[in-house]
Amino acid sequence: MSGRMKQRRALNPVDLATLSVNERILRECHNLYVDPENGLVKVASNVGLNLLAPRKKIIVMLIGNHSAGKSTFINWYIEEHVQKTGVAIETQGFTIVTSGRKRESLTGNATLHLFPYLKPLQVISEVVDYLGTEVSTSKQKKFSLVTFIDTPGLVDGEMVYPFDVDKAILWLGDIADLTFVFFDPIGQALCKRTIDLVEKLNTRHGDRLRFYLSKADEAGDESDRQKVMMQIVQELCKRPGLNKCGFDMPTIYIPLSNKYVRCINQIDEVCKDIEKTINQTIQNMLNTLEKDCEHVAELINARIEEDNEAKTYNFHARSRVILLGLAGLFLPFLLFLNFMVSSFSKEFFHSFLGQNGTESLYTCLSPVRGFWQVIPNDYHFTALGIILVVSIMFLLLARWFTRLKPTMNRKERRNLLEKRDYVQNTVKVKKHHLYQEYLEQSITEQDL
Ligand SMILES: Nc1nc2c(ncn2[C@@H]2O[C@H](COP(=O)(O)OP(=O)(O)OP(=O)(O)O)[C@@H](O)[C@H]2O)c(=O)[nH]1
Ligand SMILES: [Mg+2]
Repeated sequence: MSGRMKQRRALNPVDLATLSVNERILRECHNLYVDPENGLVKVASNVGLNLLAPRKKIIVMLIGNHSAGKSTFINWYIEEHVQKTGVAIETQGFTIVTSGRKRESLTGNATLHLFPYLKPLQVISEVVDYLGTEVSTSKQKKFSLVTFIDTPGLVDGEMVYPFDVDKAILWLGDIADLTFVFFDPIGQALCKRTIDLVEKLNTRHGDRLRFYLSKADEAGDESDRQKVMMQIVQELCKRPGLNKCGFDMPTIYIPLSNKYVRCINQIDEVCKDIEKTINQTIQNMLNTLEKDCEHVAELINARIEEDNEAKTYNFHARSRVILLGLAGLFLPFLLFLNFMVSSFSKEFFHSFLGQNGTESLYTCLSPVRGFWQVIPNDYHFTALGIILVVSIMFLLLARWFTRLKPTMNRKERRNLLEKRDYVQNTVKVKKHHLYQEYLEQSITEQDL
């Protein structure tokens, strides 16, 4: 790589030491896109391609009726009490729960600053006032690779939300990698608002939706649980957008050490699902990185090819301008010379062209004189007009050909070629290394 290229923003040694392999892969990949100098986003934008940098974490949104246990699940996952829980309507807005260096609570505007991809949410009025972030230092489970979105409990009837909650959830569903729907057996599991939203989310991103029967320890005995589940599934299946049969609805509850419950707890499946999504996201991201590199290199090649063509066109255009310009000026010049020669005596020319020069001038102009003599005197003006019109046409044509195509200068061209080499070689090689590391880690895990 050329010395002109500055080095990519590297991870600091403390990060390198404390990050897991997956975390590092996601970060490095993200940096390959956002590097201010050679990042793919910038290089791509130079050739008219709009690329989005991948996120460093997956997004898991939790929705469900009020008191279904969404906030409790987040607290359990990260093993820290960051979200208020309780029987009252606890979560009234959207809370982003993410890992960071310092425990902190951030406001809506700070949240938008921290997660710029959430900015389009602003179109929903008032929502920013009900948006916040809880930063936790937890490193439990896969939390360092997950951003949770806790949502307000969904209720029917009188409850008035201060913003368009359905619209916000649908929009967040578009950006979330996973959306967990919690149905609790005692509350309003069959809340119409929840089912309406689930139906819409399912038609948009059915593959990202997961259904859980939460608080399963409170659902009574096994037959009660089955009954509740049947009711929920039946209700869901009534909807045209949801009538896929065979709903998978694991039963989950927050395990409490002092409470014995005779109920299968599939909460580990939820954690595995999150892990699976992280792994898929990493693989997709690395594949996309390679595709983006190829796309950018192709666009740069096309730009170079276009520039070559523009340069060839301009060369021909310039040649045509010179020829047409000469043609346009030549005839009037000859006529002017002839006029001069016939207006002055031979001796006049002798004085500054000499004998030979004057003879040559007369010889050169003899065809013009001959031509002029052939034309009857009455038509001299007409011939002069025709010659002038033809000359003007030549000059107009020359002017038309002076419209050159824009081309790159040498520096721009060299920069572009360097970026192509960087994308094709350095970034692609880096991608292969990251893939290798990812695979090695999976193999080691399987071996153990
Ligand atoms: N027995 C039992 N109780 C639970 C479980 N999960 C949550 N709870 C309790 O259920 C109540 C509501 O839980 P939250 O986590 O606040 O529910 P939420 O879905 O966030 O509710 P909103 O924020 O109002 O939408 C709390 O009192 C929790 O302690 C569970 O798995 N088992
Ligand atoms: Mg809550």
